[in-house]
This record gives sequence, C-alpha cells and structure tokens, in this order.
Amino acid sequence: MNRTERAFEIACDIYREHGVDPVKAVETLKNIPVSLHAWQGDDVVGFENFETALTGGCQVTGNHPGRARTADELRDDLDVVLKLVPGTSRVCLQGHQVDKMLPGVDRDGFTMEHFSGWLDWAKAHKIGMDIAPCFYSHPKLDHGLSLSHPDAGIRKFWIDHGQAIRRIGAEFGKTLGSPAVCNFWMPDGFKDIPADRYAPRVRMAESLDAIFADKIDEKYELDAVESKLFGIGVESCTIGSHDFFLMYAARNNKLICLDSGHFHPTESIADKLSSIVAQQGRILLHVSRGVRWDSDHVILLNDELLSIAREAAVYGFMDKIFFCLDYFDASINRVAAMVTGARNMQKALLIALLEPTELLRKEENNWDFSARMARQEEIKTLPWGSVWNYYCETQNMTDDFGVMQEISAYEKAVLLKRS
Ligand code: RNT
Ligand code: ZN
Repeated sequence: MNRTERAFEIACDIYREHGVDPVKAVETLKNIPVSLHAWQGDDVVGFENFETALTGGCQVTGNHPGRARTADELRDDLDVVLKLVPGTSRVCLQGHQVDKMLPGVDRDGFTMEHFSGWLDWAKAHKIGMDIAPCFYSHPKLDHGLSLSHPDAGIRKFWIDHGQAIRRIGAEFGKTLGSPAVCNFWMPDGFKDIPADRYAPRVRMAESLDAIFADKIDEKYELDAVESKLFGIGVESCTIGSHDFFLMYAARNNKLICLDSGHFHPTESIADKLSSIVAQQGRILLHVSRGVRWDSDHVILLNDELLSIAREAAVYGFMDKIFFCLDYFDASINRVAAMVTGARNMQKALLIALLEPTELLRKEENNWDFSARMARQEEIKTLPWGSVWNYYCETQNMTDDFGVMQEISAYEKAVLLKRS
C-alpha cells in the first residue's frame, strides 16, 4: 500500500463514522460530467477570418503568452487540459470558435462543416460537446442589440445564427451520443436609462420563439437561456435579465442557465438551485467567480463554489444539473486557468458528496440547530484531501503539485513559441 492508499484507508474509517462512504462518493464523482469552456483558451476571440474587438459587456484582461489562435492550437491545449482533469469532461464551444470559415458564409449560415474538426476530435476523445451561439463581437450587434434590435433584418440574422448553432449542437449530440447543451446568452442592453424597456423585451421573446420553433429532440440537443444582471457598458438595462429568462425558461420548458457571476455580489446562486429544480426540474450552471464588477475570474475553492456544489450534490440533483465552467483570465497561463478551475469544481463536488447529510438532517429534524452548526464546522476538518488524492491517483492523474510541472513544460515547449 502506498501513502495515498494508506491515507485513503484512514479517511474511509473517519468518514464511515459519519455515515459516509468515500468509495461511493468517488464513484459518483467520476461520472458527473463537467463541461470545460473552450473560450478560456482563445480569450473569447474566436476563429473567424475577421477580427473584431470583444463586445457585449465582457472583458478579458491580460496578455500572457500562448493564446490559441486557431482551433487546432486550442485542441492541442485542450489535450493537455484533459490529461490533468480527472472525472468526466465535456467541452463547450462558443459559436465563433469555428474550425474553418467558408467563403461568403457568415454566422447565420454556419453548418457542421465549420466545426468538423471539433467533431472528429470529440469522437477520438469520446467526449460530449456543448455549444453556444455567439451574439457579440460582430458588426451585426448594432447599438448593443441583437435579438431585440428594432430592425427585423438584424433580428433575422441573429435568429438564423441561433437556429444554425442549434442544428450543429444536435449533430454533435447525435454523433457523440449525448445531448449538446446549447446556451443562449445575448448581451443586449443599454448603457443609460432607456425610454422603453418593454418593446425590446417583447422583441427578444419573439426572436427566441422563432429560434426555438424548430423542434429538436432533446436526446440530441438541449436549449438553455442565460440571464445577467449587467455587463460593462450596459449598466442601466439588460434585456435578458434574470426575471426575463426565468419566466422564458419556465414558459417554454428550457433550461435556465445561472451564471454565478451574474447576480448582485452578495447574492449566491446556491440558494436558487433547489427552488428551480423543484419546479423546473433541471438547470444549467455557468460556474464562474465574480470579483467586484467583473464576473469571470478563475473559480477557486471558496465558500461560494462549495455551497453551489453542496446544493447540487446533497439532494441527488446530479442528473438534473448541467455544469459548465465560464471564466476567462488572460493574465495567467490559460491551460493552468482551465485546469485549476476544473479541478476546483471537482474538489467542491467531492467535498459535497462526502457531506454527512444524514446526520445533519437528523439534527435539523430534532430542532438541534446548535449541533447542526457544530457539525457543519466539523466537516471543514474532515480529511477530504486524502480522498481527492486517491481519486486522482486511481484515474492516473497527477496530484496538485504535479499539475504545474506539466503545464510549465507545455508552456515552454509550445505556448511560448506562439507569437
Ligand atoms: C457572458 C456570459 C456568457 C459568456 C460567454 C463567453 O456574461 O456569461 O456565458 O461568458 O458567452
Ligand atoms: Zn455565462
């Protein structure tokens, strides 16, 4: 028995005293799909043959060397990421992360031909793909409006883009054998106080109805809609607010996507999960970390992440919650950003799966809130780290110290040569 196994053995002893089986927790964790957001690798630039500034209220700051400039480079980076992230990974694309462009075809005419390299790559890796239409960084995002624009021609362009990406998602889903989650987030909004908030919202809902009019089997593709409090430059009114999209999702039986960086800074999405799953049945999470006004920092193992994972795990919501990471930091090695966030997501889920829920419930049911609090504090010192190391080792993954060695070697051999 090596040290990791011995430590795991002791951890099992301790957890079993709390009514928790770490072997089961590890088995469950292994099979929870986490969708890795490919856009951390290219700074949300995409691979179209025109370069536009990132618009739509998001910001990527930093210029660490090694941004993926092509889909091939991004896939190389993702190959490294997949070797360092235990568990079941998927990959999520933005609609402009095309494999290639075709002459005269814009986003409204994208087909699987634009993404064929991704399909081959995903097949080879036996992983599922997710995708999101891209309503920003394009001249047709006019005055900050896309699907809610007053001009029917502009709306039509974006409606066609949305439909195109849904069809591509369905093809991913069909070929790869698991539904592609297709997430709709639109940056539409106003910097300053609008005279009319109503009409754009009506137009937005109508455009979405047009996009979703084609029925696609959920075996292949699942639609989600993502709300936001505000983006940079659209501080006064965001058309796709939380109220807007929660209602839309409920009326149309879509997944609501909650991005943990899209709410008031003191508002946690953890409390929202049970409310939504209890009534809507399912949910998409964009797991992110907000810092002051920015919502896209690499996720750390902090209280917010722990409470999201906790709420997702303890009621057995795992097949009802779709996890996708969503952040972008260009001030550090992008592979490290992806790997660290993805491993933190897994760690948080593991800690949640190791929670002595039965004991906590018992104490709660006995109105013994002091004991419940004491136990919640005790959980923080339980040896989950030994279970984590064992989990990594049994999947032939390096431990936390080994990760940066691999990434630094890749940076030296590959990333620093990109200029
Ligand atoms: C933006 C949304 C959205 C984006 C991606 C890149 O605030 O969170 O999900 O992160 O479109
Ligand atoms: Zn998001």
